[in-house]
Amino acid sequence: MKLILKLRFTLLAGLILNSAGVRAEVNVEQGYFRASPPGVSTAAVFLSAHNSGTAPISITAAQTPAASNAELHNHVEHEGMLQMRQVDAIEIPAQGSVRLQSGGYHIMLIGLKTALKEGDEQMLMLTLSSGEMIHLTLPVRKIQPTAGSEKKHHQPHNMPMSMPKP
Ligand SMILES: [Cu+2]
Repeated sequence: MKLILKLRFTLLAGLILNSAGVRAEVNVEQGYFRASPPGVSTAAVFLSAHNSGTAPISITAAQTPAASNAELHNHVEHEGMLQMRQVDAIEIPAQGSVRLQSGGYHIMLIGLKTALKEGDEQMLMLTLSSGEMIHLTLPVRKIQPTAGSEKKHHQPHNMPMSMPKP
């Protein structure tokens, strides 16, 4: 009995320490929901996440009231085609950033409950491996068209997913 109590106390202390310790370490910038026309049931969220801490932190889940499901996805090249794959986590390297963008990591919204209209705002919650949650209110934007489809075809997947700031 004593042992169980002690264990529980240790666990609790650990959790408190964690959530207090990492609070300011992850910053999300340039986040937006991609606009989605009426009748379409899926959409994507893109953003840039920076980790100022000395240990990697992962995004482990996402949620939004705008859709019944939000999955973490990546694009991988398979037989010359870009395919989407669900991933368990998206890592933000220590003192580095990860960019969720078209052709790479993204948050996939499945079962949209509402059309995502440009100019609207939507809420997004991210769960981190540290246990912390980040609550965001993000604009809905049309995706920036890249110059020419040829360029788009060759551009994204040779670029590193995360780049340290110079
Ligand atoms: Cu996807």
